[in-house]
Amino acid sequence: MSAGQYSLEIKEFDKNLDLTKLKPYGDTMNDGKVQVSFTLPVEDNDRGVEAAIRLARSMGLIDINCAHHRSLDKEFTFYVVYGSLLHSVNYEEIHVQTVEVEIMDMEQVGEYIKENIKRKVVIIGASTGSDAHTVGIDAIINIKGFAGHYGLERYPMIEAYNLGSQVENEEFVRKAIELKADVLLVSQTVTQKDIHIKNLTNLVELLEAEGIRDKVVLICGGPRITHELAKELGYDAGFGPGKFAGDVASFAITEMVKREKV
Ligand code: B12
Repeated sequence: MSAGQYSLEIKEFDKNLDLTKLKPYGDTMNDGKVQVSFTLPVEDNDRGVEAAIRLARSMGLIDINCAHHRSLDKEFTFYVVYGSLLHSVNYEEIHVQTVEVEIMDMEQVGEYIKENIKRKVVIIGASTGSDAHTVGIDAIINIKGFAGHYGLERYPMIEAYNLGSQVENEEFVRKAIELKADVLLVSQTVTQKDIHIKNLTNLVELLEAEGIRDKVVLICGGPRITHELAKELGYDAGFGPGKFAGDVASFAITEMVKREKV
């Protein structure tokens, strides 16, 4: 199909929303407009721009415009490319695993614990392995919280311990036993070479070896963590961006009561 035909096709699209053929929305329904940014290991010149456009085309874009290109250094250039995506997805067919729990606020969490667990819940959290990112676990645990949501340290019926970053799994398990933790929170940000998978799997193995896997509610989180991935790796739940202390606390205490671990 020629570039002209592609253009014609995109201009004559059906403007009605069809969830079986879902496309990105720019200005009009089904226009498929997207922005893609990437770096190429070449110098900033016209050949590089053409290479970026061709790559965008092979990603399934048409009506392509390289809106921005900037040299990062002599041999690397950053590109921002706009275009219309030819592909669509059947939204009706998609089913994802999500954490299904009624979200409580800080006060409700306190009431629920008093009523059903009748003692403080001990939660420990860390960014484990070689991961140095603390902001995610701090957002969940630190008293001031994140984006207007207080962290677990502020919850009166929760005893929260933030162990920080680069905590080895062995040390994390040792602390869990020492503090008699009910809930373990693991944050993983770096996913290069699937290091998070190896690290999260190793923690489950250590907990099993210590015979405490079933005695704790095990939760992981991070920018690339989904509930589905967490379940696959043997965790009870996984939380990604846009989740806060209230989500985690609600899941953890509901799960404790469900398991009668009170
Ligand atoms: C700040 C930052 C750093 C700081 C970290 C400072 C600190 N004290 O944390 C510093 C400079 C140290 C750093 C270092 C590195 N970084 Co960095 N960093 C970032 C940056 C800019 C922001 C991350 C952040 O703070 N996000 C804000 C928090 C609030 O978001 P969040 O983590 O997603 O947390 C939310 C949820 O995910 C969830 N959540 C998170 N954890 C948990 C845990 C539980 C239990 C639950 C329930 C929920 C939960 O709740 C939070 C609130 O909603 C990102 C890029 C970006 N813009 O995201 C790169 C980024 C994460 N870093 C990256 C990299 C590669 C590194 C380095 C490896 C770089 C290097 N080569 O040295 C090193 C790491 C070295 C190491 N050993 O880990 C990559 C990761 C790529 C990947 N996927 O593997 C990113 C994406 C940058 C990039 N585009 O390449 N980094």
